[in-house]
Amino acid sequence: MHIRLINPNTTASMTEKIGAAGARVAAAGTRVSATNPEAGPVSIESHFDEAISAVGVLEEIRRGETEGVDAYVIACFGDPGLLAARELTVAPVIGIAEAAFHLATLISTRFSVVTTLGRTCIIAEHLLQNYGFAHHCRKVRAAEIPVLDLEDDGACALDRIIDECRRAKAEDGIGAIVLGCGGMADLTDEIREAVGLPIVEGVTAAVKLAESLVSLRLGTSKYGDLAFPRQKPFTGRFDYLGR
Ligand code: 2AL
Repeated sequence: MHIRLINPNTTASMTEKIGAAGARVAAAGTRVSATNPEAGPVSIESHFDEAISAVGVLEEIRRGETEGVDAYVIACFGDPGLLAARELTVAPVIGIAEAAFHLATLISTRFSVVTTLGRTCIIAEHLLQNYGFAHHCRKVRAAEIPVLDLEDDGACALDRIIDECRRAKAEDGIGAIVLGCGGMADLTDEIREAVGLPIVEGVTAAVKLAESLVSLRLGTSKYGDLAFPRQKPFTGRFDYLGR
């Protein structure tokens, strides 16, 4: 089984970290590979970043389709391009936010999300509403760290995330915390130990869900709205998408 983790931003060190986190939890016999788009934002922390990154995600799905990938994970917490990605393949495509929300509801009745910058909270809130999880989430919190600070050992990112998780535990009436960024994939154990709550991390959650779906021979439905897009010409620099 080959699971492809797509980091939607173009920071190679984060892609490597995401790949390593996925490989750590994968079953023996599962191959985990990690890629990122060739072009796009180095981090995703706005609606604009998200919109641009979605094109890169879709290009990575097209590439994966020529490489025998069995399931894809979109490893950014906004799940950019998720439904469009599903249109391009029969393989399962799982976003890390949806994966984390699903697993959090299986181990707690209420959870909070701890994400990066305050301005990205609305992205997680929209997803919670769209996916039907809003009722399970008490609060989306921000540690106020830019995504790329997670790549910088000197930036105290871990301490700030732990502080925010402790506040969530003390104030939100929750049973679990969801980490709100793919760049936090290597911090789960330390945060769990420091905070004393189950910590659901999306990259690892998505890998295990992808393995489950592939094992159960459940792929993306091609009946209805997730059918392959109608073939049509694309103009200008997107003309390759119509071929
Ligand atoms: C993210 C993420 O997971 N990757 C990225 O570049 N931005 N999410 C976030 N909330 O900042």
